[in-house]
This record gives sequence, structure tokens and C-alpha cells, in this order.
Amino acid sequence: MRDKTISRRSFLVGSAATAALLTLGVNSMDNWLSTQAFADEDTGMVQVPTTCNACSNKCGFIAYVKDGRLWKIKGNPLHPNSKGMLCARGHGYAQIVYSKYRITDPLKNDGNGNFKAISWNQAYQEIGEKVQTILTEKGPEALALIEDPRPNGKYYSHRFINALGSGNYYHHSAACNLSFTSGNLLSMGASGYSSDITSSKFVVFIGRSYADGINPKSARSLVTARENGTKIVFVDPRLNNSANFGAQWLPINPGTDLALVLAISNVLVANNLYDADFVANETYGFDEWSAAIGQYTPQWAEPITGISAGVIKQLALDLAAAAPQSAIAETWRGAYGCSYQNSTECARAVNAVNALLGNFNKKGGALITSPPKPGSLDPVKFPATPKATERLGSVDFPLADDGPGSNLAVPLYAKRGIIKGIFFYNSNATMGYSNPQAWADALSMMDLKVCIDVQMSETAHLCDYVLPECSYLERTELPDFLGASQGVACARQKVVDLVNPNTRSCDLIYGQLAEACGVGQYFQFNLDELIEAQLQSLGADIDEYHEKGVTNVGDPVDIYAQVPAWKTPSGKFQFKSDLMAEHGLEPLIHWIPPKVMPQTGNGEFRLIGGKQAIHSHQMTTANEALMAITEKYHMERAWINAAEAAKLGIADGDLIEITSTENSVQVHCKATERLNPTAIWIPTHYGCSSPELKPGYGVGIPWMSMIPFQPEEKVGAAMTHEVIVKVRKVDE
Ligand SMILES: Nc1nc2c(c(=O)[nH]1)N[C@H]1C(S)=C(S)[C@@H](COP(=O)(O)OP(=O)(O)OC[C@H]3O[C@@H](n4cnc5c(=O)[nH]c(N)nc54)[C@H](O)[C@@H]3O)O[C@H]1N2
Ligand SMILES: Nc1nc2c(c(=O)[nH]1)N[C@H]1C(S)=C(S)[C@@H](COP(=O)(O)OP(=O)(O)OC[C@H]3O[C@@H](n4cnc5c(=O)[nH]c(N)nc54)[C@H](O)[C@@H]3O)O[C@H]1N2
Ligand code: SF4
Ligand SMILES: [Mo]
Repeated sequence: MRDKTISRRSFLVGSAATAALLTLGVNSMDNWLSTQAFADEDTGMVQVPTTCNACSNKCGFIAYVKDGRLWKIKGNPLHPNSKGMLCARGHGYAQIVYSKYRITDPLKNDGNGNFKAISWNQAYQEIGEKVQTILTEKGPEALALIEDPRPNGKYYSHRFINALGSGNYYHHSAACNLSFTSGNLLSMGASGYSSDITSSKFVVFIGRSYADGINPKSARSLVTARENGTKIVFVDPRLNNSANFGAQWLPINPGTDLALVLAISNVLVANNLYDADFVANETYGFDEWSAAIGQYTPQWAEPITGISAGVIKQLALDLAAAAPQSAIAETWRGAYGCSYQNSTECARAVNAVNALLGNFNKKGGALITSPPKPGSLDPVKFPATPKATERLGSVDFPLADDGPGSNLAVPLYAKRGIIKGIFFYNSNATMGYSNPQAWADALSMMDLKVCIDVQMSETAHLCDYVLPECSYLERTELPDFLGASQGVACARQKVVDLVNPNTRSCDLIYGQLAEACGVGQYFQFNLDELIEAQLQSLGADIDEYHEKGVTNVGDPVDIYAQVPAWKTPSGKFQFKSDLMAEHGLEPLIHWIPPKVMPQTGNGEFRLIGGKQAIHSHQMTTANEALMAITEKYHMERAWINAAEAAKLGIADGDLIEITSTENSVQVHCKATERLNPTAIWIPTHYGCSSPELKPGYGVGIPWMSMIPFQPEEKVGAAMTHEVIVKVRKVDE
């Protein structure tokens, strides 16, 4: 593929960029799809249905086991996310079970960063004593737990910290989709939606890239949508790898999507191109809001976004013409999941466009559904934990989605001397949730830091105790409940025996830790009993669950049958949020500029990032097969717009120095026309600084080290793209 240069003017025109998209092309997904159908040589192998743990999609697969060893894995056709397919990470990450980079014993830090193996009993006893001291001296509020929730973790981690009396339980979301889900709750009372792209006529993707931030079901739906003639427009500062399926690429100036979306609303309202019945019956605050958005014309948005007024107007007209079979698709992280000071507002604005299109729960529109939840369990066997303290951060970040909360409350309250003990489960918080130095400083003020992981992450290095979990292929977990029109329970089941005999699964670890901390009474059941109780509470077929790895739960529902039940304070879809007004914010959806703006043409850029199809966050950094692909294709390079690079005397492949207020790093560059001239784009999977994780150690840029610690106001997302960098060529 040869890069050509797109001038600043042609960026504004938009259509030239689209032409470039079509001529440059990107790799076909058909190759990927065909690799899923490899030859069968399954005879004599034990087949175990289970789920992947290489990302939160938890795709189902069948593991083939020969002589007690994992032989291969194949996507489970019954699983709603994999539908018979797995991505490269899913295949590659299965290596973890035999990885030489795993932790094999409990470890204790001697205080100088040297770790030595200790027995489980010693680890439990010492942690238990320290927990008791913290509880006595500071109370349960001084303890916290952070995790990237997985089927077992979601239940056991939460129960463990609540059993200790603490409500300080947080997910990873501050650097994932906290702004998006918080904005959704403010406008719709639901944390998310999915766009029905295969039945749609016209879909606009803002940042979200199904072919890079992969979910196999969604990636497959791009192929079906193309076959069905759905017109797709990609709004992304970078020509991402989903763009092969698009009709148009709009290389927006990063951080300005809110202006684009407000201008689309302006056109829809000014031209009476909205669903008046829906607006009249289902929404709150429309009259005030529609009067206030007159200023947000396409002409106003053009210089902010870098997209011409004509293109913006046409986008709005096309959305309206196809409504309700049209939508702005949901995001996840990159565009407005957590990236900017206006991200929560952008989520609200996107929802407002979908509301104007009247597309909620309409075929081809935006679908709000909810997966089944287990019913109540036997209160004697599974007693309720004591009333927990109010979660720290709920005062600072009152508009945060209160499911995950903002984990940035932990460093904030540690620095205030309030949080003294922390547990990390399946989480590399210090490298992934905001500035690593800010996390390290906060951790240095705590009396107890415990990390439960499978490998020696950077977060593990900063802890006092590291507890080795066995890999996901060596353990059984609780059912994962999924589904839209049909609820399903999906099984993660043990595939092979423990490879490292001194590792343990999280259900055991939490039960034993609880015992050592004096709250063992809340864990007087085993995992199998809990699985059965959860499945029974929903009337699921337990044999089918184990045999096929997926079983239906409940009756099918017609997702197109009714408008959603808006669980907002007004009971309606909200163009206006009184809750925001109560917290001193403007209640009507309005323009908020990004926090920082680069002085372009001055060697300044905005640093943005994104996923690569073969890696998951930072957890695949020690995977030899996946890192070999990185090395072969120099995937760790930073992208810079070719014309901007030329102005700075930088050529494709040169070593460059990238400097922010927080750090200065050197990396080779990819000079490309596939990027907006105001941005530097980096893959977010690199920069590992844990020497034990050899394949990834020192490769690429530690993304978060470039970013200030700066929680989004009232929400607490990490604002991961609010950073300006200077770039210069370095002589090699
Ligand atoms: N391969 C892979 N797939 C994954 C994951 C993974 O780690 N690896 N993780 C899973 C998880 S947890 C998540 S949250 C999702 C993330 O899924 P996405 O949010 O789709 O992933 P990203 O690549 O982070 O961001 C998507 C795009 O946003 C663009 N972008 C950056 N800034 C802006 C902006 O200001 N405006 C616009 N319009 N676009 C912008 C980036 O260039 C990028 O192409 O992926 C999931 N799937
Ligand atoms: N630098 C950087 N930061 C990011 C992202 C990124 O791509 N790069 N992505 C952002 C997004 S979208 C998200 S969702 C979050 C994700 O946040 P995290 O889930 O914290 O991301 P990872 O860096 O993958 O760290 C997961 C940790 O879990 C460990 N782990 C893996 N398998 C197991 C297991 O079976 N048991 C246990 N106990 N531990 C296990 C891994 O070794 C790793 O240390 O990060 C966000 N922040
Ligand atoms: S999308 Fe890929 S990595 Fe994520 S669960 Fe599915 S197969 Fe595993
Ligand atoms: Mo994420």
C-alpha cells in the first residue's frame, strides 16, 4: 500500500478523502473469516466448550484437548459474540496456559521491589493481619478493589470487598467507556445501545471501529451490512480498518465530534426533519433545547471539525431520509468513551440525534436491550453482605455511571490519606487507567497493595503481594449472561489441569482471603453450587449449558416491539438533565470545546490512540506469537500525517521524539496520508516496563505515561486524548 498525501483543503472537502479510501483500500476481512474454517482432525480429542478471556467479549469456543494438553480452539457457533469465529487475539492468547512468563507462586515484595516466593498460607495470614489493622485504625472506607470485571471476578471481587464493609469497588472503565455510559444514563437511563447495522440503510460510525476494536459478531455484521447495501460513513481522524466497508471517510479533527453531532441536530431541527411524534410523546426538554441549538449550524462546525458545511448538511439529510432505519452507531472507547472533556456531552448529543431520528428499538435503528440477570439465591447459603460504606468518589464524580464508578477516585483518596489498602484483580491499573506516576505516587502512600494476576504486570511490581491465578483455561467460572432477542447463559469451563500446580482460581483465592480477613462466613459455598443456583434461578437447562457451552434463558422477546422504558428522572428521553443542573452544569446538550487544542503548523499535535486487531490492551504484551507479528510489521510505530511530517523534515520510518508535559519518548514513525494533520496516532498496546514480560519489554510507547492525571469533571473519566505533544526528528 502506497501512502499519498491529502492536502488540508481536501480534508475539508471530505470527498477527496473518500476517494483515497476507495483507492488505498485496507486488507479484506474475507481472509480472516476464511481462516476460521480450518480442516478438521478432531477424532479422539476431548472437546470442552468454554469462553475466551483475551477481552471483555468473552467469545465462546470449543477447546480440543489431546493427552491432557490443549491442542487447538475453534469458535463456538452457538455463542452470540463469536458465532463460530474467534479473532487473532483469541487464538494467540490461548498460549497463556503454557506461557513461561506466568507467575507460578505467591510473591512478596521486600520493600525494594525484589519479589520472593512465599507460601499461600503466609500470604493469606499477612494480608489478613494488615486488613484487620486497616479496618481497626481507619474503618472499611480505607479499603478498595479495582478489577476489569470477568464472570467470576464480577461476583467474587464485589462480594469480597463488600464483606469487608467497604463500598469502594471499581471497574476499569475510567479509561474505557465511562463517559459514554454516563452520558447514556443521563439521556436514556440505559448505559448503552447497539446499532442494528445489518437492517439499516444508513449508519454513521464515530470513531468506533469493529475491525480494529474487534468483536467477531460486530465485525461480521460489517460484511453483512455491505452485502445488504447499508451505507456506512466513518468519522475518524484516522482511516481505520473498518473503512473498507464504508462509503465515506470523514477525517475529523480529534475532540470535535460534539460539534459535528450538534450541527447534524441543528439541520434536523431547522428543517423539521425529525420524528415529531416520538419527540412529543417520549422526550423531555425538547422545546428549550431546540431553541438553544440554532447557533450550531454546519457553517459554525466546519472550522472546528475540519469537515465542510456541505458534507455535514448532507450527512444530516441522509440520516433523515433513511430514518428510522438509520443511526449514529454506539462508540466504545476511542472517540468519546473517555477521551475528552466533552465526551459525556458528546454521548448525550449522539443520543439526541438518534432520538430525533425516532430510531430507538426500530429495525435498522438503535437498540436498547438488557441481558438476563440471575434471580435471587438461597439467603442462607448466600447471605447478604453487611451494608457497605458509600463508594468514595461518588461525591467528586456524581454523574459517573454508578455500576463501574470512576477508579480515579482511588489515587485521589489515597493521596488524601483515606484509602490505605487496595486489591487489584485482572487489572493493570497503573499502566492503563491514567498517568502511571500518579498511580505509583498514590500506591506509595498505602499500607497494603495486593495484585491477583497471571503475569508480572507493572501494577504487580508496585504491590506488596502478588497472588498467582491460574489461567482461564485451567478454571471454571460463573455463567456469562448475554443476549438481546434471546437471553443465553454461556459457560467458561476448565479445559486442562493446572499447569503450574501452585496457582489457584479466583473463587478459591477470594474464599480463602475472606477467611483470613475474618469474613469467611460469606463464602460458605463452592463455585459449582453457585453456578447451579444462578442457572436454576433462571430455569436454564444445566446439562445443555455444560455440554454445549451455551443455553437459552427465558423466552425470546421482540426487540422491535416497543420503545424503551426510559429509566431517567423524567421517565422520558432527556434533551435536558435537571440532575446536571443540580451539580452546577448546563442541563441542555451544548458545545463544550476540548480541554486543550494543538497549535497546528507549530510542530504541535494532539496525541490520540487506538486498538490493533492482534492485541488486547496491555495484557498480550508477553505473548510471543502476537508480539512476533508486531515486530514483523513494525506495528509499534507512531502515525503522523505525511504532509505534516515533511514540513518537520520527517520521512516515513524515521525515529521521532514525542514530548508531552508528562514524558518524552522515542519511536519510529509511519508517515501516512491516513491521518488527520492535527493528530499523532499511537497503538495503545505497547511500552511494557515489566522486565519479566520479555517479548513486549521496552517495545513502543507507554501511552498513559504521556497523559496528565486529569479526571473529567463530575464523571471521572481519564480524558486520555486531552494531551498536546511536540514532535521532532531524532538522528539515529
Ligand atoms: N483488537 C482489540 N479489540 C478490542 C479490544 C482490544 O484491546 N483489542 N478491547 C475491547 C474494548 S475493552 C474496547 S473498549 C473496544 C474499543 O473499541 P474502539 O473504541 O472502537 O477502539 P479504539 O481503537 O480505541 O478507538 C476507535 C477509533 O477511534 C478513533 N479516534 C480517536 N480519537 C477520536 C476522535 O476524537 N474522534 C473520532 N471520531 N475518532 C477518534 C481512533 O483513531 C480509532 O480508530 O475494543 C474492544 N475490542
Ligand atoms: N495503555 C493502555 N491503557 C488502556 C488501554 C490500552 O489499550 N492501553 N485500553 C483501555 C481500555 S478500552 C480498557 S477496557 C482498559 C482495560 O484494562 P485492564 O483489563 O486493566 O487491561 P490490561 O492492560 O489488559 O490488564 C489486564 C491485567 O489482567 C491480567 N490478566 C489476564 N488474564 C488474567 C486472568 O485470567 N486472571 C487474572 N487475575 N489476571 C489476568 C493481565 O496480565 C493484565 O495485567 O484499559 C484501558 N487503558
Ligand atoms: S473478540 Fe477476540 S479476544 Fe475478544 S473474546 Fe472474542 S476471540 Fe477473545
Ligand atoms: Mo475497554
